[in-house]
Amino acid sequence: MRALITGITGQDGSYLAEHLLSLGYEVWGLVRGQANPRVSRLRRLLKDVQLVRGDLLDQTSLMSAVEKVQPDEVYNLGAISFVPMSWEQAELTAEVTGMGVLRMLEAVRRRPGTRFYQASSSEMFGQVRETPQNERTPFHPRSPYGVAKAYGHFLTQNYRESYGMHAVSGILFNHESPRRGAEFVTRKVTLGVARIKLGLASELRLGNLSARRDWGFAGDYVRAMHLMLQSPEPEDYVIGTGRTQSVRELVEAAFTAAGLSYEDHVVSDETLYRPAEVDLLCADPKKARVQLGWEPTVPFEELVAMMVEADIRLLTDGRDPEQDASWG
Ligand code: NAP
Ligand code: G4F
Repeated sequence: MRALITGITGQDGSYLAEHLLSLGYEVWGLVRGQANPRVSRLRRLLKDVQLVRGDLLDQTSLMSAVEKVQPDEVYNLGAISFVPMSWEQAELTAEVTGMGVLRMLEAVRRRPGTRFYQASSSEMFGQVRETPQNERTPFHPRSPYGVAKAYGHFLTQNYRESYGMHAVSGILFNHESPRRGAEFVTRKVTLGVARIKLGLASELRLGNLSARRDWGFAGDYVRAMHLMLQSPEPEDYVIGTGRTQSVRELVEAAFTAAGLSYEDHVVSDETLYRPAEVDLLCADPKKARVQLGWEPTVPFEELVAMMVEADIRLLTDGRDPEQDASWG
């Protein structure tokens, strides 16, 4: 089996590539730019991945990439994925995170039989209509990112219905790891804790501490992506743990894991609040459990402790978290 992954230099791309390689796949990754610095780190981690150039903004490059690789499975993970950036660069987010899905689907449509996975997001539920959220819960996105993801989600469904493509969306809730980008709240907190523990900082400034998320481990979630494409019928699935914690509880767990008290260090800064917030996300992953046999294996407290430990090690080794963090 041959797989093509867009977004291979990101958190999920690296875990998915590792997983597919372990299953005996030939793995290709789409990389963009003439000198993408994360590619060299990816090479260190995943020596067996082959790379092909392409950009979600450039239809011709995607057609050429699919033509060259001739994949059995395509995993479209590439996106502008940081929600606050989607207000600052709404048009670019629409182009990459939204229209990029159209461009990939068009490239894949020309190769009948290729299975397509779209990285949809719980951010589409936004201002939630019910809790927990399942595959039938209506969307009410609260950011340009969420709107772009909803477009990609419906388009994937539409190509499945219009052209009979084996195209599926995984509606994934937040998933984290030591390879998570430093801009996301879990990693910002665990890096902040590590800096405070090592005497490199004394304060951690955060935004809304009351928001709640359903946080799981990225390594578990990429297994679900692969399982979805093996199912005989193309269907969409919600993937999450079914538990929800507040950012305050995340902070408390991270500081406790390092033997510190968060009240001594954390400052809530209103300038970090979002124009519109998603207050609560909590998955109902029953369909994935029953139909795919998928279960998360890393509980929240263990995930946070794993990330704190990895960041203390990273900083103790004198590595630069902005450069090396995503790759452990
Ligand atoms: P990530 O670490 O931010 O990775 C994003 C990837 O997209 C990077 O490899 C980046 O490549 C690539 N990319 C950005 N612009 C591109 C372009 N114009 N053309 C081609 N590639 C481009 O994201 P992640 O956490 O791994 O998430 C993977 C996917 O799942 C994303 O689509 C995200 O929106 C979605 N998702 C994530 C979560 C989560 O909790 N992690 C939950 C639900 C859905 P460069 O290295 O070149 O920048
Ligand atoms: O970690 P976050 O930035 O993730 P968010 O916005 O939930 O998005 C992530 O998960 C989505 C799935 O639901 C993905 F689709 C998306 O690509 C991304 O991976 O923020 C989580 C929560 C928010 O409510 C935010 O307001 O944490 C709150 N928060 C509080 N202080 C903060 C901060 N978030 C960040 N990034 N930085 C803060 O200082």
